[in-house]
Amino acid sequence: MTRTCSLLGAAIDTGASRPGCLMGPASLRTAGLAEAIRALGWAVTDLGDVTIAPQDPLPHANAAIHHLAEMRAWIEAIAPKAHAAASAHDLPVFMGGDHSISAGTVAGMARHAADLGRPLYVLWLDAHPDLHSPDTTQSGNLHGTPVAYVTGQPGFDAYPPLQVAVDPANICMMGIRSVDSAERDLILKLGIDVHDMRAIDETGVLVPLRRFLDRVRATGGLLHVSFDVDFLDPGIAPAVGTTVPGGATFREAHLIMETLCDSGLVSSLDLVELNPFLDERGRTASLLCDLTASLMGRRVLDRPTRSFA
Ligand code: 6HN
Ligand code: MN
Ligand code: MN
Ligand code: MN
Repeated sequence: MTRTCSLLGAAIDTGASRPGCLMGPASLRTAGLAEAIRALGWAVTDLGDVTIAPQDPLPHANAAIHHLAEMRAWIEAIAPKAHAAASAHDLPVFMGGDHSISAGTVAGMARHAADLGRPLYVLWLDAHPDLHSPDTTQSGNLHGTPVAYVTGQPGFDAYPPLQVAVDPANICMMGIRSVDSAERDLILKLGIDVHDMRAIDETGVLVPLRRFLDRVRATGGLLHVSFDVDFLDPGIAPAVGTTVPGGATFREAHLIMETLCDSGLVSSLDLVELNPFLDERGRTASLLCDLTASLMGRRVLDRPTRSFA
């Protein structure tokens, strides 16, 4: 049977300090994301972009915070659309937008998983753990908060009430190499499975990834993959406002996507933080399309046996 994929854009850049991520969905469409997925035999439906109305400012005790009202409105708009997309299609792809979209996409996927009576797992591919609350963020950039929000941490009174929380034990982070002190404390407190770049240097990406996928499979879970462009090394992916040196290589990133494909477990994908204003002749957008194609079945040669046991 033909597998179905939907594309849903959220042109947000109010969660970041540098403008430009709002062009992300347009850049991914221009780079041929739908065509690349269709070429692999999927039926692709482009659901267009989520929008919000103009917002009045919402004050907060933490004066560094900006665009709090927009954040709340985006989550309210995105979460039901993500839930509906997941109910209607085998694999929705959520195109950001900065990483604040994931507060909505993951909340929507958690509801969808709960509908099915299955646990939701999240693979967070990022230089950052995005574990701030509005109380702890020092930059005031709310794209640094989605993981704390979706796991039901305190301090989110100004965000929409969370209907279904993600169990922190079901989150695996890879590529992490920039962590603020409040985030460090929370990683320890919640016991999140974090594979920082040193761990990846030591073990490669496959050891922790296969261990995580085994858990997802054994418990009948759904798997949401959240792909922040800054997971990648800035040398291959310059189109991001929060570059951190020492990121994942081209082959590490493809091997993750290929292994995810082999697992057959992925139920949704975020492509976030692409800032086309900072790109070089579309190379980062094209790389994201190629990585998505690897996740959805593109391979150099057919393999005699599945590499994933
Ligand atoms: N992202 N921890 C930093 C901050 O400003 O709170 C960086 C956040 C980056 C956000 O990766 O989506
Ligand atoms: Mn992020
Ligand atoms: Mn549902
Ligand atoms: Mn990041």
